[in-house]
Amino acid sequence: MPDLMPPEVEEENYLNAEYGVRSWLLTRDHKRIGLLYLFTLTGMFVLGGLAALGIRLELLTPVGDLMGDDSYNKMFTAHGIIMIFFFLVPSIPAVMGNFLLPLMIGAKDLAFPRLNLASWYIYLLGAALALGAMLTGGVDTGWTFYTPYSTEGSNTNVTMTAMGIFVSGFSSILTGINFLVTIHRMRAPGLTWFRLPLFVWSQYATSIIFILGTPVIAITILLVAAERSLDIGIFDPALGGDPILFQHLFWFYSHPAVYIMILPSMGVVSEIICCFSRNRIFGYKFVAISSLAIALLGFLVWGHHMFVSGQSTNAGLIFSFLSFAVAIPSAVKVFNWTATLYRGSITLKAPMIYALGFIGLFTIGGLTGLFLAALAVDVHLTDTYFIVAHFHYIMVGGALMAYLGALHFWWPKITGRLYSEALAKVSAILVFLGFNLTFFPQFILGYLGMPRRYHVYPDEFQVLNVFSTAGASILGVGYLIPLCYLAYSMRYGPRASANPWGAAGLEWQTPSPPPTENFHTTPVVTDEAYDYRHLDAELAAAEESKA
Ligand code: HEM
Ligand SMILES: [Cu+2]
Repeated sequence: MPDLMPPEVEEENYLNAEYGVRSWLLTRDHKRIGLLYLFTLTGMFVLGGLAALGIRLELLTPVGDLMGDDSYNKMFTAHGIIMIFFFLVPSIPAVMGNFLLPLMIGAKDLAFPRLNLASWYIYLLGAALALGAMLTGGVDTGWTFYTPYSTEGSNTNVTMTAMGIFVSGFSSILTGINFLVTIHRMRAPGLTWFRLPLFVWSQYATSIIFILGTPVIAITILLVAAERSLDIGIFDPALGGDPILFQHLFWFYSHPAVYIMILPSMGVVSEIICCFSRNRIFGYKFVAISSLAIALLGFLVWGHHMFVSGQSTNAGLIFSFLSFAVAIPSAVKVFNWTATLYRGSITLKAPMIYALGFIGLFTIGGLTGLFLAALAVDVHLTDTYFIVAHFHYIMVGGALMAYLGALHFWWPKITGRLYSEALAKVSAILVFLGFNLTFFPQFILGYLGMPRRYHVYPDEFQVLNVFSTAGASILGVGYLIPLCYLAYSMRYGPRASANPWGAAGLEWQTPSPPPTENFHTTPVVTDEAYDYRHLDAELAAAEESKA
């Protein structure tokens, strides 16, 4: 007898509500826009990763056997620019923030859905310009564009790259405005400020930096382009300009920008830690307020990148002091996560492994930041591999770990499907081990005096470089595995329930994947955030009545 059962009927959701490429390219649904960012950012990550592979292969031997110095300069510049401006800065806000923010506050969409789509197109245009510049001659200034080299010395595609970064800056600014207005105006009834999930607080703080910081880098980079093409004297001393001014303007954005990369990750970690230790976060208000403190203090410490560039000793001392101060709110978070874990009932699912990995690696990154913030120590370590190790611990060990954790944690919500937990665990552990093998030797290399941005080095540094390259290949495999099983899960993974982790938060109270309008009826919030005791009692009662 033929099978007369209808094919599995799927509830209407944001993924199947409309079909076709057009419906995606013209969508105003924040969830679809989040996915558009996910795909484009994954592409950028792969490109940036290939450049990293080139760098590590070249550094396998002390001589320049794989590429010449010009190509090497272009390679690490491409790596830095792609990873910072086109992957890490947008990453969690554009992918997870877009997808989750309205769901977490019980809203139908962001405040300005069309502006949200426009932000994606602006990002694409910026990325196309920057990639175009790299394909048609490349850039060799490093991602920091230090003058006078970038305005006078370099004969590469600096202007076009600068325009790419300038354009993509508008995407950040518009996303920031969209998020701020949404958080202020569109919270569900009962969702007071101190009931907001900490992820929302972290997006709030990040949006402030987006709005206050991005215009500064955009103008700075525009001035570099103007000086190059019109010979206006801004940074070039020969024209009456000041090259140190460039560094002030550049780091006035770029230090806060490191918090753009790390604050959203901290928000993610708070969510995951609470869920997998079934505990209310310790010191909710401190964790929430510390995000704002980091965002604001982050604007006062840029001079720690300029200890050796000729600023006055007094300025150096003040920046050194302030840099230590900004470590306090970061430490508050680490202590409070630890206190949350203490007496929690912990399950080590893949997202939790990423979150715990984040805490460990971010702590090492932050503590070594204190070494660098100590003026006298920095004089020895500046421009060595110690710097490279420090910021990779923060940005890759921290921000990227949390991004992957977030992707795994909310994957069932985003796609309505599950992935293989075993593969996810294996790759999370590979990433952690590979990461440490790659970057820990670089602390030692830097301490021993190996400078950054050189592709030939004395023989005695080779062993540690070989460790680092070996680690990078493990890390690469660790990233490749999730790419495969997540892509597979998108189509073939088993169906996920609305709340597979038994997590607290409004986003888990709507079906997976959510309907286009997010909630069939507007939710009303009556509880504090992360009320896991209460939630677990409810879940147990539901189990009981089923039995
Ligand atoms: C929280 C996240 C952090 C991130 C994402 C981060 C990122 C970075 C980056 C990208 C650089 C390299 C700049 C360059 O190209 O030369 C850097 C350098 C530096 N970081 Fe951090 N950092 C963080 C935390 C800290 C903390 C907490 C401190 C101090 C309290 C700190 C102190 C420094 C100093 C002093 C330098 C400059 C060293 C030099 O150029 O000689 N960082 N950091
Ligand atoms: Cu800094």
